[in-house]
Amino acid sequence: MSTTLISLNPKAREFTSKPLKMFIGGQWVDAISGKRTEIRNPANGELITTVAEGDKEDVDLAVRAARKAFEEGPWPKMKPNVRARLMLNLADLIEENAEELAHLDTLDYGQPVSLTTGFAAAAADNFRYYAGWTTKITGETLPSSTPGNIFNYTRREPIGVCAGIVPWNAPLMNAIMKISAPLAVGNTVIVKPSEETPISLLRFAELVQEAGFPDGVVNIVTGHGPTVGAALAAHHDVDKIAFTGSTEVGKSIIRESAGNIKKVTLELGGKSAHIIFADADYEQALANAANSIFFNSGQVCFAGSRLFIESKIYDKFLADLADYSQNYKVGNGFDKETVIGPLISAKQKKRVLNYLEIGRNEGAEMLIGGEATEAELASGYFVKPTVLANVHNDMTIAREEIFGPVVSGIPFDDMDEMIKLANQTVYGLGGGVCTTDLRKAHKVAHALRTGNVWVNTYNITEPNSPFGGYKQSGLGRENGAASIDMYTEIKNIWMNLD
Ligand code: TXE
Repeated sequence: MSTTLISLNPKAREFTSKPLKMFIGGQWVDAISGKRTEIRNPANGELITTVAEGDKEDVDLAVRAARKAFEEGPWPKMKPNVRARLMLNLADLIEENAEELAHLDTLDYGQPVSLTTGFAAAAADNFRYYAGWTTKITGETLPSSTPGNIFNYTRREPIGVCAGIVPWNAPLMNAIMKISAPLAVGNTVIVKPSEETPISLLRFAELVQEAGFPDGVVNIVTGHGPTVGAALAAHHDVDKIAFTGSTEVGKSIIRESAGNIKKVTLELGGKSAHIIFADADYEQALANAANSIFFNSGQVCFAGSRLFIESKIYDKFLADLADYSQNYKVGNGFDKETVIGPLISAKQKKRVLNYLEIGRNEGAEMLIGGEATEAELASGYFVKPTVLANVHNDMTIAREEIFGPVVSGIPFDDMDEMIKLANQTVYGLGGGVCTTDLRKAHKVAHALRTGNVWVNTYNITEPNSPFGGYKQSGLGRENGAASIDMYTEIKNIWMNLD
């Protein structure tokens, strides 16, 4: 293993040297039950710290605090420019503490420091973008055909108490997307991080306090999905829930939230098609194909996991992709050379390796990859970049989300036939096209039934651009103006001026 290890940020070391509490109503509290969860480093299995393990009763406390802050607190009534200033303070604090936040995420979910540093910077950007929205929430004046002098207008109002449930595959960034937009329009929030990766969000909550937010506006309840997550989804005093995670749990969120007809936003799984035409810029297409599946060790909902390659370059392209990715360093995220960090857990590693077994039984050929068995990696949850050939779109490995560094190469000859196959999936989150022919690029980009398409690039998301899925990949959008819609109610007011 390389010896170019980045040393752990001293503040990150200090933060994780103590047992961590939850953040409810502006207070740091233990779980009512007193229970704690161990948080381990997926690169080596070492204990990082323990975190309070909340339950339904802790959710009740957080909902009460968030409701009070919404009904009685200044937050929804605060002047928009004052809300903006607090959000900008918070963005500055995220930036000032970016290295610490990035290191906490690398400790907790294993990915390279270069990547988690990018996410911390993106988190600050996201807050700045939504701070700008606070002063730009508008209604409409509408004409009226009713006799008399009728003034007809709309207002956008906050929904109320908004809960967010987030996964482990980009812990800080996933959570920020469920905090910044709702705050901008005057909601109060409760977030449940993944039980695997709560640490950076708890440090973020300290920054929320330091920035000067009123108590109860932001609450963090740590704990498991079936307890804390399910309690938030079912709670009758939570007005809105936003969830990122598996499609299966997404369906249960819809069922649970039906009790009080919560507003629901879901960002779920994917099986994105990345299409490589023979006329593409070859080197750029290789780099895109690798980046689209191996970024974050493939633990990305829009990963380009089905690689459709035009038949005449299929064999060469897959062989070159295997060569290209073979050089990626697999290892600890604190090693400067690392590109592929560990998967989040033993459960996820087992799941990914099981798919490789299924693929082999269905006739796929593994060109490179599989379990990382080198002595240094044996104590972590590592899977090497894996390239599979001879895959058909109806195989299990091409239909189900693997959520690891595994790409399946599928050959195609006819563009229309390929588009049909690309859309033959229950998912609809992302898609990519590599070609130098603009007409083909537009045609395919329009034909893909997905919320996001990248042409001659991949993986770009920005705070101002809507992100989300068609079909079973989700409900609603995050980021951009679309997220403002998701966190406001529209009220129509009719006024007789006579
Ligand atoms: O996800 P879960 P898991 C997909 C990916 C992955 C698979 C399983 O395919 O292999 O899901 O991962 C909380 N009520 N994605 O099991 O269980 C849980 O505590 C309320 C795609 O980790 O969906 C965590 O905070 N909440 C994905 C969050 O849901 C519940 C990201 C996600 O966990 C709950 C992650 C319940 N009943 C996995 N059960 C993406 N879209 O990016 C669990 N949770």
